[in-house]
Amino acid sequence: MTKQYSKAIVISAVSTAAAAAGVVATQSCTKAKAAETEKKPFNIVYIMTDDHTAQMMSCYDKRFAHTPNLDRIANDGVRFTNSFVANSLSGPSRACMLTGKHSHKNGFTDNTTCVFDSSQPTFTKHLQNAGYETALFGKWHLESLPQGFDRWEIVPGQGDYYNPDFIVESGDTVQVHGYLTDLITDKSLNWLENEHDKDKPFCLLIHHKAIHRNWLADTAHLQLFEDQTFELPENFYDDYAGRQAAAEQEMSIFKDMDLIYDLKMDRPDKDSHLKERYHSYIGRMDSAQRAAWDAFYGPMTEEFYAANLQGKELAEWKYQRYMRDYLKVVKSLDDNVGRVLDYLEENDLLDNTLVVYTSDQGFYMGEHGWFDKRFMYEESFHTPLIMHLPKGFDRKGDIDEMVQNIDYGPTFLDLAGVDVPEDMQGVSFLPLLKGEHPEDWRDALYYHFYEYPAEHSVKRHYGVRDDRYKLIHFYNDIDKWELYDLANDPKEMHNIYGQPGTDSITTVMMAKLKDLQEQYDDPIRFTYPIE
Ligand code: SGN
Ligand code: CA
Repeated sequence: MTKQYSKAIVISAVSTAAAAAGVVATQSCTKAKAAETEKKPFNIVYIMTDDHTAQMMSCYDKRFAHTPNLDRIANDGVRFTNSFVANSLSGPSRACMLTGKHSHKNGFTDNTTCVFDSSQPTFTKHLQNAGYETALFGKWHLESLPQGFDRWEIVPGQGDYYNPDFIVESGDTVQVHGYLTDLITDKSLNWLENEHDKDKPFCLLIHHKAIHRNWLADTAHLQLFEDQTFELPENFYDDYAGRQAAAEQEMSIFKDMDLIYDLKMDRPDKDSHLKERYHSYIGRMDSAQRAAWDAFYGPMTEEFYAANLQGKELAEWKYQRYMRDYLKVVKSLDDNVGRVLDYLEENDLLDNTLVVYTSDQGFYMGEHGWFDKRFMYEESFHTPLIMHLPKGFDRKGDIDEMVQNIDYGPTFLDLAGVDVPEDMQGVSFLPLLKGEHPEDWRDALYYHFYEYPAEHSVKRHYGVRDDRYKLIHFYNDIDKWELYDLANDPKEMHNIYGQPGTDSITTVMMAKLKDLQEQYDDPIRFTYPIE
């Protein structure tokens, strides 16, 4: 893939940031023409959640969730069906999308050992230079403080759902009463309404903690989904045959999901290594919030321990509770996305604004028996991506080309008429938003996950995926290759690496992997061809 699509693309009646910065019509222009020339550059509202997976958005999957506001975005805009991350974890994803570079280039490879060098170039800094006003509210999760924003307020680390702390620009920490998803939206809308310089185009990042573990719902939504029983994924009882890394993870709903911390079955006579942490979270609630919480989970806890479930019954009970709590947290998120859309609509901003909704990665909702993410397998390699497009972009419905979160920065810059820096590794997908199907669009994606040894014990791996096959190499304290035929095995249950008849496809995929490692200049290498 060449960089040719990262050049600025101008569509009719659309001016660039330079126009807004003061390029005015000549005296001889008619008034109408002058108005057209001075049309403001596009605004960007970039909403990102944490661990919200496409299976739990009704615009992607109708089985479980009802997300009418997210569906509003998808229904009148576009839905990407092949949207992926570069490294399926929060901090790394955020660093990839800010810099447009893979993890080995932006330096933030994992959540546990890295501090983001905020002085490096990011798309928001480039937008600022082009005259945009930029703001960020919510989760940052990059350890250092943000740079490249005219205004920001972030939660420390993962943030708290209830009565959370915010770090403000002075560096002070301020506790705010309320539910985090509402508060991040309040702050974002307040900035748009009262603080933002309305003469400037804006780029607003609304970055939620929701739907991150441990799924503490707003007390207003506790009763929801309690009468629903959700179908089990067909591979819930995966035996991981032929997949050593999958067998050795610690993200199993049955084995690793904590009854107290994750599923709120808290009682004085019960203990777990995460009990204290659970208490610190619910300890933030005020008395009314806590009373509602205890009234809801208390009786259920008694019933649960009295039933003394074991084996499959316990596994499936855990799955149902997980699904319900997760969906309650989604409900707040969807309502708050609706508030943002309403604001943009009521203030006549929608026609001139790109609204992006995505997540820092996908998530397992019981597939392979798991929660969490990290693996290059489909559910966590994918991330949802839907967009409301500004007027003038006629594209509607599904976009099937493969895109990755390193492409967001280049796309936003392209939309703003700003040249995409050569060292950004992502590619602008603005042509796709215009309805084009560039013939030399990328045909394979690169992935590299580093956080091991660490929580959930997902081994280090890198790999390549094209529209049919996926090749993964698990390394570090293991040396295992996996190959999947996604057409015949979309759930990735059968590792066909080394099987008779797979030599030629392995050779092709190895070559693609090698090319991508060279193209992206990832210092890691493997021997090719391998024995
Ligand atoms: C926390 C969670 C993990 C999760 C990581 C990374 N544990 O450490 O379950 O995988 O975040 O998530 S918890 O006990 O603190 O809830 S990420 O999305 O932020 O990368
Ligand atoms: Ca995440």
